[in-house]
Amino acid sequence: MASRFNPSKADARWQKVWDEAGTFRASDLSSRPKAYILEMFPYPSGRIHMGHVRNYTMGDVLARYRRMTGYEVLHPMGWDAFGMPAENAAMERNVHPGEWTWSNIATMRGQLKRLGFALDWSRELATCDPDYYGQEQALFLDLYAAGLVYRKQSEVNWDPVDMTVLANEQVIDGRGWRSGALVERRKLNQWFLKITDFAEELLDGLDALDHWPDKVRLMQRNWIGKSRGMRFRFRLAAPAAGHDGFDVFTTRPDTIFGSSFAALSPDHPIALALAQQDDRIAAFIDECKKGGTTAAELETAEKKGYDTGLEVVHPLDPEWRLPVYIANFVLMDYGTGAIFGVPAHDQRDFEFASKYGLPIRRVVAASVEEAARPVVGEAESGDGVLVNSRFLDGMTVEAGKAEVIRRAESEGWGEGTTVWRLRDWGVSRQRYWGTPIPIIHCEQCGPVPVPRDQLPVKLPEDVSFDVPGNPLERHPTWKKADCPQCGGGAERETDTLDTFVDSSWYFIRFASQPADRPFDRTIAENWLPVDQYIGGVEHAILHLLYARFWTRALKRIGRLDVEEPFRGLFTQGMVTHETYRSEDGRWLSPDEVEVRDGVWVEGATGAAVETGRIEKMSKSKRNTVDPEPIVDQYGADAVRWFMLSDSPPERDLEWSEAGIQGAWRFIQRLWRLASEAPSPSAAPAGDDAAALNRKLHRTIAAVAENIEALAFNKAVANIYELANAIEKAPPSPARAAAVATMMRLVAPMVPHVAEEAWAAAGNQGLVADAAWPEADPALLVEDEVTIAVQVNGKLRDTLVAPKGAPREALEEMALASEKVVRVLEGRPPRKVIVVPDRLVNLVA
Ligand code: ANZ
Ligand code: ZN
Repeated sequence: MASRFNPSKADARWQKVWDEAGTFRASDLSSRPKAYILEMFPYPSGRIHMGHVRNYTMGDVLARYRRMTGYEVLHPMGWDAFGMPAENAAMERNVHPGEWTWSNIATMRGQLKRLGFALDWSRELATCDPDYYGQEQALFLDLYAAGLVYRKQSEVNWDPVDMTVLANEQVIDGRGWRSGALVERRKLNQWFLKITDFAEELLDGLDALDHWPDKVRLMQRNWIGKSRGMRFRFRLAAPAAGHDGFDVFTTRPDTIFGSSFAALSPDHPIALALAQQDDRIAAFIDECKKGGTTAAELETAEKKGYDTGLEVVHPLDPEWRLPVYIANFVLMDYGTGAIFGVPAHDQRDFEFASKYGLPIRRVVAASVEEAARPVVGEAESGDGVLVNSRFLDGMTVEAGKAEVIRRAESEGWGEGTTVWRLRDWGVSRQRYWGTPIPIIHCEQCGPVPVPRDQLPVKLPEDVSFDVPGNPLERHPTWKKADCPQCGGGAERETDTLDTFVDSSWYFIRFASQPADRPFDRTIAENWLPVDQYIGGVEHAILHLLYARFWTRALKRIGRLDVEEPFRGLFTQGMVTHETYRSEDGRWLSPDEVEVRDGVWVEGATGAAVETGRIEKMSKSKRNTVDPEPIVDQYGADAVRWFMLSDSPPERDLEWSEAGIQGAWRFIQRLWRLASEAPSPSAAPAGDDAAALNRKLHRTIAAVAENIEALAFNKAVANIYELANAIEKAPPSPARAAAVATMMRLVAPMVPHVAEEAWAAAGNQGLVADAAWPEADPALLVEDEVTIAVQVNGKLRDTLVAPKGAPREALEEMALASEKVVRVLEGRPPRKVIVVPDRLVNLVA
């Protein structure tokens, strides 16, 4: 046997063997128990990064382990291939988005294959493939037929110079990313999915997802945002513009005596009616339309208002009048599009009141004694007791809410309501590189679904990106279509679907991908739900919520009897690296710096370098490490081992040269152990052999338990301990057996060296197909226990004693302890308390 494990030969050899044997192909027909292991599929941005490597290594360990424990495992891979970066590349480099995407896929597929992942490549899919998006169009039409899709006017970011709609991420500080022009808000007809119809079940369903991180469930809960609130009517002191009042919505009816103004959305019917009569109001409303549409942008934008001169009557005091403003931070599509402002306890209202000199009246305080303390600096949104609030004084916030709602309902001016933060899902994108929405617009018939036999509606290939805007819209012929209903001339929808739609059902298509329909129901139901889903926490809200919605929607329309798509969820930490900066502030990549005489310098110039914080690998900080050269140098197993070893998988992992070298050394150590010739003079099994055997069986159990709990770093630590124990043991059959078994234990993590060792030991077949070793339960029982020895209740020593040792023996051992002898100064104890297997307390 070779004295060194040579990954540059072995890796490719075993990868080929697995590939040709179809080792990791999942059989739909297998009678074994099924396990569906899935990592979030990558966006084909160009190259695999360390985050991918870490993510896919974790899933791979689990997938390989499940196979060894008798499961039929589905572990597929594909590409989330639509999206903006491809269009940006098209604009910048004059390549077609498809060409760019497919070539990235080819590169990244090759890179993934070199890591030896146990993937069923026969199920590979790319969302930009008409075979995929055509089936997505079919599903979209199913939802449309079921009334779960509709069209309505909604705001988009409009770049007035490039004359194009911008995605939220293309709006930077309120300006278009290319033109730099101030972005405006415009209304367009857009397509929506009725996710709000599912709000209650998406919320309730979270309770059953007990294999999800609590923090993710909480984030989803907050996003769905069910809250109890109240609606009530403000009466105008004098009717205006044909209105005698308006409804407001609040989640804080308890603060009603802290109100100092009312405000209408710039799109509110009263505001629009006033604009008809007053040019200044019309101009103010136009002004409000500037700026992007993201929540963050709306939240941080300067609060602006226009005093209409109207007044409303306080519902609990007919003498009390509040001024009515039109305010840019009040949204028309939330609640009623009108509010009452409580500056002391709402930050937006605080900023608004500070600007317009409105009263800031405290109505919630930590205690009644604090009632007179002014609210300064910022709003206080915390809990407390109600003050300065007449009949509510002294009540808790909750009691105050209930009381105001009770009064409003009994007096007939308002009512308690349930409100949801969740909005319907706007899926229209005015972009080329996405799934065309399969609708034809006819002047006579309105929007008409594309007939099924005309799917897929394919993207045209001959498009140009030399001018901004949507190439589908300006394509000379693509848009033209005959109306499927009346046969008249009509136009195709030119919006494409949000790429989150593509990732909302890919896990179903992985389970079953017939050519003529989205999936085979029976086969898909057999595999689903995904048993373990692994990915980044950045997808904790939208992607997971949309996938949950899509699955429930398919269930509701009778297409698939699965409620929740992902039974288990794991969100892994990031891969980080130190950052480096030159003296003049340039970020330097790890390749450009080195240590000379104990200090960091720029390799090329020798100039001093400042080492910065350890941060997530990112292009902007230039602290990325490309996995491919690392695989070239150290082999796939070392990279995989390092990815698993250093940190708990939910935490960040700091990439370091020392770490990968340590991993590489361990792979070599494993190989050395495996290469040792079995000892010629098989020594009789003695105490050492028995001890090693016990260690082995405990390791089998511990590694299994830790892999199942996704505690990969602990499994790695178990293996290190075993390797140490083996190295210490003298040559014996027990030692040889321990080495052989260890190769099966490491096979899920470092499969190439494990295969090599397995074959070298003369085993039949592949270690990937071998059964996970069984731990002998008799050897798992602890046979030694640690006994605490106390003198007068104070811990003085600990002893190791055989489990179940008699009381007298423990007492005797305790009295023999040097530390105890010292404390007792030779006197015998007055009393001895023994708790078997636990403790001896000597009372002096
Ligand atoms: C009075 C009040 C007092 C409020 C207070 C908050 C704090 P969430 O919790 O996000 O649902 N609001 C209502 N409709 C709005 C709209 N269309 N645009 C902007 N803001 C609106 O927010 C509910 C709160 O946001 C409501 O409760 C209302 O202000 C405001 F100490 O009413 B509140
Ligand atoms: Zn028609």
